[in-house]
Amino acid sequence: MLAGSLAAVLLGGCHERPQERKASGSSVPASRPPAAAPTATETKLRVPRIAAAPKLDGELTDDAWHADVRTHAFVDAGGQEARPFSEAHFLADAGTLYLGLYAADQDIEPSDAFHLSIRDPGDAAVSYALDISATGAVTGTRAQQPWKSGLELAIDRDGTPGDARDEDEEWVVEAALPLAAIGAGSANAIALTVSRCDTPKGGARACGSWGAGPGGAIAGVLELEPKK
Ligand SMILES: [Ca+2]
Ligand SMILES: [Ca+2]
Repeated sequence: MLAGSLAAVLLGGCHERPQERKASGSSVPASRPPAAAPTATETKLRVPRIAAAPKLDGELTDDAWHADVRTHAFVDAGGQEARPFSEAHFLADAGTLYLGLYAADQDIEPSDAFHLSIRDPGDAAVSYALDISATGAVTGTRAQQPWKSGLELAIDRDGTPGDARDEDEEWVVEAALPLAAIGAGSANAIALTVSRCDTPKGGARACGSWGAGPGGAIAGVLELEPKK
């Protein structure tokens, strides 16, 4: 690990790193101080349609990701920025929703996961749940029944899952979800919540989310740009 990266982890906590890594792939200037980073208060996001799919390698550096829309920092139940830092990025093409899920994490455990709740755009009575773990395990349900989502993904990790002796840093999921799998093949909006819980070393388990309504209701909306 580079000395600079280590210093960022030690001195700035888990929060500085995302700004550094996103600098090449976003409109957020690298010089923006982490303290000024907005939080996930906007629960409606307009998702760009891209022409060329990103390569799924866990690195959100593809040209396609330059067009992404992001949640900004997940928030806790009180609406404050959740620690450790989490953020989700979205893109779409004609048939796929692309997800970039960033997790700052000083102690990566195999059970660490992002959780997505998605409402079927064509049938509000049907919802999907997806768990994507730090080791790439994916479990899905549709209407509480086991479901194969067709999700493809790659994960990039800086750290060693399941070994608390060292200091981990982060893990990133780059995933492609077929829109048809969630009934959204011709939809122009998707209701969705994404969340993540984590237990820092020596700390208490804490959760953050984007698009979570009262009582766990799905309150986030992804508005998909018209197909090109
Ligand atoms: Ca990539
Ligand atoms: Ca963890």
